[in-house]
Amino acid sequence: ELAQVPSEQRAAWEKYTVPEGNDVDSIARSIVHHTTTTLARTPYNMDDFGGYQATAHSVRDKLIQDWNETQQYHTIKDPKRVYYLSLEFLLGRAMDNALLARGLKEPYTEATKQLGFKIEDLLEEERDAALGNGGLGRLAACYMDSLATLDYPAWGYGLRYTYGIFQQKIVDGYQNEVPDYWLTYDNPWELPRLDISIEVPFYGHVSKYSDENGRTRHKWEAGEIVQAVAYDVPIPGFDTNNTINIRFWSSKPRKEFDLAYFNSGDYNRAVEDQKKAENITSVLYPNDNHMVGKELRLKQQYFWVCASLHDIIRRFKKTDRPWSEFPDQVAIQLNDTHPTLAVPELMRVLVDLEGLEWDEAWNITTRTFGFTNHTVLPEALEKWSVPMLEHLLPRHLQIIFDINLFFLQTVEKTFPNDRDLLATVSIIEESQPQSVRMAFLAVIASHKVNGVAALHSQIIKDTIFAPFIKVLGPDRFTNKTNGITPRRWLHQANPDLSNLIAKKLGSFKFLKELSLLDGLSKYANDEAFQKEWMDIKYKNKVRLTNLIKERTGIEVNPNALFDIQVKRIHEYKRQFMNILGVIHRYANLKKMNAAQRKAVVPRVVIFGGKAAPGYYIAKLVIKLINSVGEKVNNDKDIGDLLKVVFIPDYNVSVAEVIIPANDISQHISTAGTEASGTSNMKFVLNGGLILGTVDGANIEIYEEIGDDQIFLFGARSEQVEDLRHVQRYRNVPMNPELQAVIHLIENGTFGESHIFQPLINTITVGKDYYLISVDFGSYLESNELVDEAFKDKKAWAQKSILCTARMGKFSSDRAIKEYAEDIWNIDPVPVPDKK
Ligand code: OX2
Repeated sequence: ELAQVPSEQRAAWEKYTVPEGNDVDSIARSIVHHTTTTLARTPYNMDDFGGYQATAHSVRDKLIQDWNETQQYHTIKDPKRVYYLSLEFLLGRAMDNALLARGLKEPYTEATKQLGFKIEDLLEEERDAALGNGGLGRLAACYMDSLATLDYPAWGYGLRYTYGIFQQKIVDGYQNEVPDYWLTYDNPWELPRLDISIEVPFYGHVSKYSDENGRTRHKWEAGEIVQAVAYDVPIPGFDTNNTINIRFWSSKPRKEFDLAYFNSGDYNRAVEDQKKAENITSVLYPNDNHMVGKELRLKQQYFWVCASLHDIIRRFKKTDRPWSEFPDQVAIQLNDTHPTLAVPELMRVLVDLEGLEWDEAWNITTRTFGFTNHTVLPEALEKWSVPMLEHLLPRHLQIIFDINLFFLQTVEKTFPNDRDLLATVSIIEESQPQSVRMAFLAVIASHKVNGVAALHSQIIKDTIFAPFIKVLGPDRFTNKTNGITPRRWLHQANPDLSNLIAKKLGSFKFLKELSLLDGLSKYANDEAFQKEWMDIKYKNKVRLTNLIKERTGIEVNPNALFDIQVKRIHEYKRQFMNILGVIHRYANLKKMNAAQRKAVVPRVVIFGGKAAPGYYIAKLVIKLINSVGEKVNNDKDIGDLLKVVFIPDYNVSVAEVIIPANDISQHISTAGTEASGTSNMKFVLNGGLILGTVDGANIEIYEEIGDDQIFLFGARSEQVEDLRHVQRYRNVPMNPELQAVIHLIENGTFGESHIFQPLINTITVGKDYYLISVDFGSYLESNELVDEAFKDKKAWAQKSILCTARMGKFSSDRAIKEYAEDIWNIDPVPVPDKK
């Protein structure tokens, strides 16, 4: 470790390297120290925010030490590493996670108590790191947690957006967006590495020249260069020393001013250019499952990919290995197509800069990359306009055309004269203007392509990538069903339940080996255990009740059935169908007499989620939910029998309160549209049942937990195409119950009806792309089954326990092991304990 230090000083370094203690005294001392030095505050005017900051810095110190040790150890061991490239990391809060990972929650609770704080209040002061939209970004965060916990040598690479996902305010029932300027105060969870910076070129032109061997080579002369500066975020593994890194790049102007402008006295222009550079990492694009073809987004992608790849290569080069060993040292996972420019960039480095032959470079490239597809929705598949690419990245466009040419030549050899096949598999779409199909490029350049749940992996083979099975063979395609980290989604979000489980199973081992939860099954029928279990559920529902009251003013009864749908608002996710079902329920209640109402199971229907700022229909769904809530919640006649709540600003930390309080959760996408879903796993892990369609990971959850624990309904994915056709061309009348519900909206029951007309138009006969009318009848029936089941308290408690007990498969640890073994070919490298 101290090899770099001259031997005379080594003793001094050793003498003064005093590890900080983890006892309450040492921790309190470090918090006070940070208060008076880092924060420059006096202990006498400390508020909770100051208390949080000082505590965070104390925790940060410990993480940095573990992080340093891990990185040093990995440098010495030099194993094959995996690099997870993701444009989104939805990390949420860091402090509680770090305390639990390091087993320091107790001493920190005590130390902060002695200093006059309550740790829960300090934890609440932390702002979410929200550099993602939804499932894709949160999956990346869960995967980093598992990589760290399982001791894998792994890094994440992302962008350090100045503005994360917007904050959602609800004004008059409508969504308003407020910018998420999350770095207002310092961020103790990142380590600025101002010494690590990489120059990223853009624009310009390509010239040719002959090298010393007479070979034609290409040289890209950039028109603009931007600096990428690294900010490192340590990710602690749970109950291990391993602390991995996510490197987030921030764009900065180059250190030198553009001398041309400066010398010509155009100072303003020179400053203007500097500001433009900072724009690149300014804001996260707020669209989930939707592509927007803006140049700035393309610039983000290249900026990030270029900096990351050069960083990876620099690390590889330290060991003087030949290029042929690059894929033995480096695995790069493309999280969706967002980082696919890494493919032509690696080719450019190998061929243009390093002088390798094309074929050898291509061999290295394909052995390095793996590609995960997360969606089949056409509007989400990335296609970049050829002229835009040519302008921004002229050399990359040439390389993409060459990759395509060589690929099509091999296809032509195996399937001579099949021109249709060539057109269907071409990376270039012959549109006006031409465009580059990024998913095709990623498929061709990766040795493995995976979907994120069994059904989804089958669907991509049958639809969007079907021709590639024929051309590349079936072995390239595989499934890796998503998973979630039980550390955050059980232990941290639901500490009481985690403690009860540990008491019953004898240890917390299940947090690292989730299938051990199965040991709970034998107590599912045990009445005393059921009581303890359901008492915790009740407590969690009270906690959510308080949050609802705080955020919306609505009072709900924690004894009611809590029915939750929280996720990004999207037509394919069908929150619209849910609220239409609520209206149906409301109308039914209104018709009932007192005796009938006695038999009704009171229900609180809870929604949450953001709509993309430009997604008009999704925003109308939010308005409708709030309008229905306004009417129903204020109807004295209905009382507690039905409440409708929209929780504003759904994010990771709010999810941690919402999910443990669920009785059932809804995952009701049109079959074949939700690739996996991951919140479904979190809800069930916390002892909730599912009301859902036969889609995504719902299917595998059903296979694990059994049909007594899940209410599945609706059309199957194989039927969807036909059903759409029938809906469109055969004038099928709308489901009559749905018709009645639409009438209520149209006659003004929930306020001015004209507002909702565009929304209603999406499901009128001949359209209804997401088949709400088709599924509505079975949806209502399933809802009734839910009510019936909830009446039997004992049976429900048993189901709830079995749900948790049978969720072992859905740990992100299982998923990450599969990736490591089948795709990355990497082994764990545990960092030894300190002497
Ligand atoms: C989401 C998918 O919609 C969701 O089904 C999946 O669970 C999640 O990714 C993680 O795999 N953007 N977000 C997604 O796909 C894309 C594209």
